[in-house]
Amino acid sequence: MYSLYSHPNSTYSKRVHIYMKYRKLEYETIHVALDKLENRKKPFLQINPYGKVPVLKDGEFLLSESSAIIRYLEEKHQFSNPLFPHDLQKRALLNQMVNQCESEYCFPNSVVYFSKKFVPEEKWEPKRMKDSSKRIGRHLEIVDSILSKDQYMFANQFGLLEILYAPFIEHNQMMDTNTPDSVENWIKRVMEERAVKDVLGT
Ligand SMILES: N[C@@H](CCC(=O)N[C@@H](CS)C(=O)NCC(=O)O)C(=O)O
Repeated sequence: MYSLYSHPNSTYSKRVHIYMKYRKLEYETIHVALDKLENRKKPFLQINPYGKVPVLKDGEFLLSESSAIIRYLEEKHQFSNPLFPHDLQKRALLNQMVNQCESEYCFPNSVVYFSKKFVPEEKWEPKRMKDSSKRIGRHLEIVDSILSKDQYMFANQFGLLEILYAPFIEHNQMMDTNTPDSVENWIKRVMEERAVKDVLGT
C-alpha cells in the first residue's frame, strides 16, 4: 500500500489526495505536523530534505513534488484512460499548461492565500500580494479563451489540470482579481467532481 506524508491544510498535498480518490488507489496518510515544524526536523528532512509535503512512499521509494507523484502513479498503473495523452505534441502542450498552472496561478494564489489565512494583516506584504493578484488576473484572462469554448482545460474533460488547480481555485474568491464567468463556471464544475468533493468537502 502507498503512504502519503501530508498535512490537512496543505494545498499541494490535497492534489495528491484528490488524485488517489479519482483513481481509487489505496493508501494511508502519514500526518506531518507542519504547525509544530515537524517538517523541519531531522526525521522528516531525511524523507524530503526540502521539508515539504506531500511525499509519496511506495515500498522503499520516496517521491516528493505533487505533480511528479501524480505522473509517477499514472505511468506505473497504465490506466485505460491515461491523464497524459500518448500523442507527443498533445502531451507537450499539457506539460506546458501544467507549468503555467504552477507559475501563473498556483504559486501567486499561495502567496495571497497564505498571507490572508495565516499572517496578521499588519505583517502583509501588500506589493507582493498585489503583484500576485495581477498575475492571477492575467492568467484567468488567458484561460478564459479556453473555458469560454470548452467545459474543461484540456481535451474538454476533467483531468490532470483540474486535479492540480482544484485546491487553489477553491480559494479564488480571496484573490482580489476579476474572474471571467467562464472560469467561475469551471470552478463550480470542478468543485462538484466526486474526488474533489471528497477531499475538499465542497
Ligand atoms: N512544489 C511542491 C510544493 C510543496 C509545498 O510547498 N508544500 C507546503 C505545504 S502546501 C509545505 O510543505 N510547506 C512547508 C514549508 O515550506 O516549511 C509540490 O508541488 O508538492
